[in-house]
Amino acid sequence: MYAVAGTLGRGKSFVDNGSLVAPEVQVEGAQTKPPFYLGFATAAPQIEGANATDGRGPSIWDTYAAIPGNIDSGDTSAVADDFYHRYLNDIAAMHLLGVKKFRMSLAWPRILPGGDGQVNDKGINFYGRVIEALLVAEIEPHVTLYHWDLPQALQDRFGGWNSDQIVPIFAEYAATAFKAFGDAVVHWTTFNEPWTFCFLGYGQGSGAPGLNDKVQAWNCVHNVLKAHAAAVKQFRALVPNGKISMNLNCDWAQPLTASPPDKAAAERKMEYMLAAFADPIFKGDYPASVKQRISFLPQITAQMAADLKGSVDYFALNHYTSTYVADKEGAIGLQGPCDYSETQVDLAGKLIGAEAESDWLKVTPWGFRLMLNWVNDRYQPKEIIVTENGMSMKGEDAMPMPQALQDTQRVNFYRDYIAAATEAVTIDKVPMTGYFAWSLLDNFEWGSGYKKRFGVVHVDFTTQQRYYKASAKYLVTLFKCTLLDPTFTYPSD
Ligand code: PNW
Repeated sequence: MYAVAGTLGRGKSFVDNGSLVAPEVQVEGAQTKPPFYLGFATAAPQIEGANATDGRGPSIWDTYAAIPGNIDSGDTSAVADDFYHRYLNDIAAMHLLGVKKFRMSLAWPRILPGGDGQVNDKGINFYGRVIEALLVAEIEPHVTLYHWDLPQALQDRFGGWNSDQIVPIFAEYAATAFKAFGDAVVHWTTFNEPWTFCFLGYGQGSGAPGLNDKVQAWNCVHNVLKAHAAAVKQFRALVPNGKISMNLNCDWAQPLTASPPDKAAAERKMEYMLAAFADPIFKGDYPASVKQRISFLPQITAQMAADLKGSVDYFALNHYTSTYVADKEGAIGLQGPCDYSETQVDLAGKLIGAEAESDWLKVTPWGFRLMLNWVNDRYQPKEIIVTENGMSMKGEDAMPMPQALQDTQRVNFYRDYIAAATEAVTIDKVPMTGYFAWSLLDNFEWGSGYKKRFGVVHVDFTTQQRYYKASAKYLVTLFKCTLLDPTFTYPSD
């Protein structure tokens, strides 16, 4: 048994409330310090708010969120966690927790409000202040250039990621960021989850820009790869000592049965979701399974393959869940004719893992170990950093505060996923070096608005007060972070 209570005080604001008691987080196993470091991940459009402040231009997510029906409860990211004004408190909170790594993204429309052309000094200045505060707090920033907030002007001008006109424009934005912050930031990524924004945003319409066109979705894939290569060319010249990658997300695909067709179908699903991006980068071409089925897939030229070669210094993996996959001739999936089908239940009708609040997320820690091994076997990367892993706890938003803060389901999620990754490292020798929990704060969860909470810190969106959940304490205790003050409270203004 492992009790967090007593080691970490819950903080004055909880005690004063009277109805709240210190958390007793009881978990089995995973007691030793994991063989990789801990960080917390966030993204600009999900935490910053201040969408019209200091010259920020509109993004495609602002436009998408303004259309009734697109976001649950009609939520928007206009305020979010107000990180734009509260970043010092949130950085101080991480400092108190002893956290040493923080993943953040830069908002392109804050830096170049129209997408290209005139740089907004106030945007540069904001990220300069955030990065400086992190360094003063002894927290290493890991910076993502693009977490889905395309300047609306570029969508309007030429269709955003559907057009290769985006390539030099993205490289120009990237160079602006590298010049401004390349001396302070070592770890960078160009794109967060291109699978998600290409296929859900351009291919299905459940994210910005809300299009339903699979040709555009694959054009997006192709243009993202080109833009990545162009940005990395700038990076090598401007940040010679930096490390860069692309955050790729993948669910583990478990064959529904042991039959060879189901096994092959599960492999195809991994190729569609992950290898469609990672194969061009590591092997210079799209997977054969994708090329055979997507008739309109643009070709990777020899020049493009050469540009992509060596364009990532570490493998950045976002992973949350697993699904069962079965062979199905002629099935039409999100990405086109995939000839596989996915289900969350096995043949007996049993769920692959416990439910979270997000319907796509089932708790399947064993899939994480298999996922890490799949990446390692196929690409043999020098280093893997898991740049997102976390969960929305079932029913959390409707819970009374004490219960929501005692987020046992999330604590157990982290315990079990971290244990699975630890096995991948120690037993399977997967070179995973870092682990970022998604997320520091409850935040704007895209189409789900604010009701699906992924934070280890609870945010009261009416008052902007923050409260540590048991999971925050569990993680920093497990990783033996150096707490500056064991009786810490959340820093306030
Ligand atoms: C990732 N799905 O998104 C993103 O990188 C984060 O911004 C996000 O908040 C986090 O995971 C939690 O959702 C995903 O539907 C969004 O499969 C949707 C899916 C997967 C990942």
